[in-house]
Amino acid sequence: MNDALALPVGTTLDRFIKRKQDEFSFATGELSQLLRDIALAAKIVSQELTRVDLQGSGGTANIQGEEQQNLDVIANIRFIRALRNGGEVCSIVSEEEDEIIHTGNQNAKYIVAMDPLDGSSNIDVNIPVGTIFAIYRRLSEAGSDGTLEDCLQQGTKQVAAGYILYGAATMLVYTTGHGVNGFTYEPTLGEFFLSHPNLKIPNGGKLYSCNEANVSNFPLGMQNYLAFCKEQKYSSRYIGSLVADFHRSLLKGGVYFYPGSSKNPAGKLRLLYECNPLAFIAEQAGGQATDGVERVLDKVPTALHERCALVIGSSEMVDKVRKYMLV
Ligand code: P6P
Repeated sequence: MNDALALPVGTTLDRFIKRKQDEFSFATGELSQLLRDIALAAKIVSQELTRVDLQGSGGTANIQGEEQQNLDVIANIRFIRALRNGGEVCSIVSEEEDEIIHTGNQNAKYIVAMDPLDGSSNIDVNIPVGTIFAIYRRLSEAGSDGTLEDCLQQGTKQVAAGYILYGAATMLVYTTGHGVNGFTYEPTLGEFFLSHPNLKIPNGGKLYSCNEANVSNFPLGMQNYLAFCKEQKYSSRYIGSLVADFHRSLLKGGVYFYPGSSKNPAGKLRLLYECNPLAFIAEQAGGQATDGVERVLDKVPTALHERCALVIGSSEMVDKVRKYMLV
């Protein structure tokens, strides 16, 4: 048989998840199923993002007071439904929901915190958007709904974390604490294929990513670091979509920062379902994530939707920011 005519199609996400599960004798398959449930919702959302008839907003606002795009609401429903029907998650924290969503799977052992569609104000202008998720093991006994304590765990307790980037290609990037792997979706086959194995953030970089319109409200240390970037002739890259801006830093090196300001002392981004999952990925890829000084993953959450300043990306660049912040 002429094998050269039948090139391997690559490793599907399902096969990768199964292989990783087999490496852990104690694995029961529940986390594997949870990851598949997330991938299913991602495939559906990826297709619905191409539908112009679903764009626009319904005039409602989320707890943050931000206008909800139709696709914010749809993506939220898709991920909640996939996690509920998959049976592995007892409770969900979502940016689009004021309170904890209980799935009814009271014997399930996992909690998910998610931003179903981050950067959605960019949808109508065809700029990439993303889903971000964090997975925790419940602390409470099985047999009842998840508790607030289950949902307010430190980022270091994450069992897995990841994001889906709906860009020119749809990519799923995740970690279970043993490195970071990226999968690219092939819609004609309906499969995610391993395309970026064992991702590592370059230690240094020459790209910085922030909303410079806010610089006058930045802490002085951040203003001084921004001036340093310009002195070094770094390039600025900012598209106002966290997942896309982070993904570029992950692949090319660089630093993204959304600091606290006089307007928003704790910054804009949310700890549970934006900062913590991306921080887990950044560290697993050899990078860092801080609030400017302190490690994001060490923070103890006190509220479902609490905000956190974020500096994330190449380790040497995050260290440099810390030096400027501590002067
Ligand atoms: P600003 C999108 O709303 C988001 O949460 C992130 O995706 C993005 O990086 C940031 O806010 C953009 O905020 O204030 O620069 O428009």
